[in-house]
Amino acid sequence: MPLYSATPETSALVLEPLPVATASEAVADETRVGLTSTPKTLSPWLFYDEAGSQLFEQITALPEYYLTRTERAIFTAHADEIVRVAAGEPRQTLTLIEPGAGSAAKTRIMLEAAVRLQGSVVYQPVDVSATALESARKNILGRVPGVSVRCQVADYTREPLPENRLPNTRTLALYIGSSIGNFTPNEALALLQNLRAQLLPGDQFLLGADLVKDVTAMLAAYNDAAGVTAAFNRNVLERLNRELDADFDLSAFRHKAIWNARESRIEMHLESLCAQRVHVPANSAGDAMILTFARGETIHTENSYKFTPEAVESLLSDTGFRATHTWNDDAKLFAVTLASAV
Ligand code: AVJ
Repeated sequence: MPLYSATPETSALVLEPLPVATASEAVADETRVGLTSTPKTLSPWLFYDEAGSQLFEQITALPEYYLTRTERAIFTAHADEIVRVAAGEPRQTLTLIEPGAGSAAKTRIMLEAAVRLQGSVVYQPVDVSATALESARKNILGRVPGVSVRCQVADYTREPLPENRLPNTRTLALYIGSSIGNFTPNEALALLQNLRAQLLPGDQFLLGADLVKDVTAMLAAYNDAAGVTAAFNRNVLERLNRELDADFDLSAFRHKAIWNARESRIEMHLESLCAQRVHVPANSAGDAMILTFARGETIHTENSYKFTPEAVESLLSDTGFRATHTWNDDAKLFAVTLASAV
């Protein structure tokens, strides 16, 4: 018998939007710290304002950006098997938790498979962005019968995940979309350790990671012919102009993507095309700043780590998990790995 009735009315929705002041203060803080360090950096979370989130959606449909469609194809082909293996023998009822859920577009495939297996499923998306949770809820509720959604606004990199486990259920935590690729190896370890600390032995973890491959293919995914990734990268400067009243001249910076073989990552940068100064007026984070850029100097805006199958396995075993199954596409572009909390 299903533990939850699956009507939308039963879905508790906890939405506590961050106070506006806090959100813009975070942008001001990040800008101050990142642009006064050497080399200059900006954190990738800054990409995802309204415009940036739309650009990212466009990226996921680009011919060169193989990640999203490949992971989706793996889910479509294997979701039933994934949830069956995750539920174990004898079968336990799965609750799906997703830190950093975003819009939950691909999660839907897993939820549908969970409903096929067990009749209904509880889905707990966790995200810092109330707006993202709102779209996760909209994407799932009403469209996927049998799912009840319980949203939680939290910074999953720091705060614990919701703890309201039902008896005789097993958690399946999802961390998909190669989100793990944005973290340095040490940050990734800390992140998965934090996640593991909130699970019980036998709980399951599904990790989606982009694999190391032909450098040309990886570079093309971050430097598409239509220039959408360039627009996505430069949007971060537009955002600082919009939100902090900075005066970045967009035509004086170019998008640059490089493969850093030693670190096994694609890096995105914004390269200053000339010697120039940029002003950021006084704001909540402090006094006015005058930033100087040498010609050719870059702002490092993103790392996107690429994994070998061995690197995925050791990341998991170093954080209290044991990888039990891996699903790939035929070309081995992407890996979806199921691990058991030990
Ligand atoms: C959302 C972090 C998986 O690294 O591929 C896409 C973001 N950056 N194009 C990635 C991104 C440039 C994406 N992740």
